[in-house]
Amino acid sequence: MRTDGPRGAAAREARERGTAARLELARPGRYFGTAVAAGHLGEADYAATLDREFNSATPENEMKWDATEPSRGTFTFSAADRVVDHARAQGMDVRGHTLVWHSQLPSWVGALGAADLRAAMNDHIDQVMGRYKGQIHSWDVVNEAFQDGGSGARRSSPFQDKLGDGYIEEAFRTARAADPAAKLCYNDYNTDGVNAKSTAVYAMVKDFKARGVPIDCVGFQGHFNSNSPVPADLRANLQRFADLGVDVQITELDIEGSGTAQADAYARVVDACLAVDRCTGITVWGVTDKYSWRSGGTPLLFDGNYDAKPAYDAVLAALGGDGGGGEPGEGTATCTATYTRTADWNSGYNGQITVTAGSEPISSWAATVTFAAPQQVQATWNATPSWSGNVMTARPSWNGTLAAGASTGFGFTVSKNGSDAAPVVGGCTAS
Ligand code: 9MR
Repeated sequence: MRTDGPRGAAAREARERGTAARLELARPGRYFGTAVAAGHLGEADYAATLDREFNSATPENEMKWDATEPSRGTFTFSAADRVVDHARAQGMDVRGHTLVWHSQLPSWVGALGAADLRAAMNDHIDQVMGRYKGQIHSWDVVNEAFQDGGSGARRSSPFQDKLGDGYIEEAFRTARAADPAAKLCYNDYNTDGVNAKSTAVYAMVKDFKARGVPIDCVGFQGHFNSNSPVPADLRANLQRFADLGVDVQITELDIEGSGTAQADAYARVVDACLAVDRCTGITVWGVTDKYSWRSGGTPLLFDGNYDAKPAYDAVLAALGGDGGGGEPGEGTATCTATYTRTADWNSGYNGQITVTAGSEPISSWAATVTFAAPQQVQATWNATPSWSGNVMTARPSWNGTLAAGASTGFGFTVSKNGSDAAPVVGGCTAS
């Protein structure tokens, strides 16, 4: 375990209280979950980390078609049961993943003719959802049905090729009848920002809502790396879906990288979800880097020794600080941020933001600053910035503690690029 400064200590205390990275702490009713592999539940550190940190579990592979119905009409639920039983014993919710998907699909399914395939699809949904009826908060009914790239077309699969576009709504109607309590989601990747693929999904969801096809949520997988970074318009994209009248969820989050860059990227995703009222939860795609589907990219919150990474601390801070574990005065942590221009020249200026704690001591803070569009921030000091378009969220680089009424500051150098406008301080949040 890391032995770091007070901010790390707060995170560690939160972990030890068992009230750590839980979205519900920032907004009641939201979850923070992880993918779980049944095969690792017997590893003490794996189970301990899972149980301490997360309040929702998604079986990583155990509910997929190849696991649950390897041959027609023969259902095997033992591995999925292990995940569900473990999660429920810990009071976690369970996400169901996934019913109709072109991958991890046994070959017998692809060999069926259209009428048989339709019957098999509906039976599969009935049986798998029926097994866990009332125990699943959200189901990925259909997964990855759209092609990558700019075409906006549906992906070729046995379902698409033999049943046509209508298989998706048929799957949702069958799912609604099979477990009316479960939220029914469409789930996909490379749909996190506004792009041709997400716009094609958007059109489908809009059409479903207009025609009364039962859909409750859209899952955005959130697999990011340097080729596919967290999009600046993630929040805007989540919001446009939410505005259609569905919940949105980040369902398989992992971000390749390390250190501050990875931590900032995680914070941006959490911030985006928290900024959208209908973003009901985040699931990271695994507990520890060592068991990630892309372990070489170390994309998760805990390293191979189950030590929390900077990304973990960033998530915790973005969720609202030290976990909200009920200490005296907690919940009243406040701060203010004020701006002064400290230097000015033809092509640029230096700015300083003073952050002042309110009437309670604080353990961390975040201040947002919006810059006029042509301006460019060249450097920052005494804070760690993360960016969404021209909005900077600055967080303490290390120790964010301030006594009641005490101040700290951070600064930046800006290229004017023709605009002399002052940056606008959007607010300060403390924990
Ligand atoms: O993490 C899963 C990995 O263990 C499997 O081998 C792989 C097989 O396709 O599926 C991985 O999970 C995928 C998820 O089910 C759907 N979205 C993409 C995920 C990463 O490939």
